[in-house]
Formats: sequence, structure tokens, C-alpha cells
Amino acid sequence: MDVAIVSDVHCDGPGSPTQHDFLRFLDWCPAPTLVLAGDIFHAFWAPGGAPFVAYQPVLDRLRRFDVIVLPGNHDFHLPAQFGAPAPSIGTLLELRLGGLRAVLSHGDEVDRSVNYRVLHTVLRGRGFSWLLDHVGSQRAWEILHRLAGPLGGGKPDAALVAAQRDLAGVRIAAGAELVVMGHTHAPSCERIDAGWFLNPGDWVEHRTYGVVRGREVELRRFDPLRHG
Ligand SMILES: [Mn+2]
Repeated sequence: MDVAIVSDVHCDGPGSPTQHDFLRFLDWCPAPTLVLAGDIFHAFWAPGGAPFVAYQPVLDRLRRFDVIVLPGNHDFHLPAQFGAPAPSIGTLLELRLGGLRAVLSHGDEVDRSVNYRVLHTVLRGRGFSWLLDHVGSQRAWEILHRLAGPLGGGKPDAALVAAQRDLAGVRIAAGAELVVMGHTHAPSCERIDAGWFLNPGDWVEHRTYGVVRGREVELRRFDPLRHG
């Protein structure tokens, strides 16, 4: 495989099953390029530039990959660890993946609700960033976990899933050959006209990831017993 694509892993420290299985995935994964399409961590921050210790094993494993990072709503500060600029909602990356012209985003840009927009504009602003950098690592962890909520499964939001499919169609009509959006925890891989729409799913319920080989795209499920 040329590229592996994951989103919504929600790693949450050494005790979390998602992080446990994702570490196994990273040790196994044969793709040289790895796309992290948001919410890889449940509540990421790097107070004063130092990432939470609980997440360090994952960051260490990522070093051997050529990593492409997008901001999720749970880890919007992650791209900064890889030298990317400050992320806003709906950050788009347009680049070549395998043999395909790809357009990547976390997928939360389809949530047009005022609550979501306001909350996430504030959280990604300088005031909140200053606060988290000054309360200490433990307090920052607690604040972010209160905001993140429990690591729930729950059904994907049908309205958001439909909105993503529509938006994928628009991006494909504009020339994208692969559109990637996660966030909804609704794994899918389908053709829309001449393009692919991939939602890599999540690791709370499905443990799915996308694969690009040449011009082919598929969705797979990681089985730690078989691959780990
Ligand atoms: Mn998300």
C-alpha cells in the first residue's frame, strides 16, 4: 500500500484500548505515508510545547512515517507539532496521494450549527491557547477532557453523514479524485461519479482505516490479533 489513512482514533493514554490497538497498528503498518485526518487523540495539547506524556508513545511511533496531519476538533493543536500553521475549522489539504488528486479535511466543516462554530472558534483562538499553556499540564488535561466528553460510541449523526456525501460530490465535481472526511465515525468507501469518497471511520467502534494503492482506494478493518 502507498498510503494509509486514519481518523478519529481517539487515543487517550496507555490505559485506553484505542491507543493500545493503534500502537499495534503503527508497529505493523507497511505504508510509508500515513494520513492523520483528525481526532487521532481524544484531548491533545502540548503545554509550553511539550505534548501530554500519555500520548508520547504514539508520537514516537509516528516518527518513522511520512506523516500528513489535519486538525480534528479533539486534537486541533496536533498539526503544530509537525510544523503546520494554526488550524481553523475546515482546514483543507490538497495533494497527491498514490496516483490520485486528493482533497483532505477532518470533515467537521459540515457542522454549520452556531454552537459548534462559536465553541470551536473560541477553542482554537489565542485566549484559550494562552490559558492552557498557563494552568499546568494536569489542569490542561482535565479541562480538555471535560470539553471532549466521554469516549462514546453512539450512532453517527445522519445529517452530518449526508452533508459530507454532498460536499464530497461537490469536491469531486471540482476535480478531486479522492475526497477524505472523517469526524462522523461512519466508515465508508464509495465511488461518486469519477472520484472516491473515503470516510476512514473510527477506532472507538470500528478500527477501520483507508488504503490507497495507485488509483485504488479501499477501507479495511485492523485486527490486532492478526496483525499485531
Ligand atoms: Mn471530530
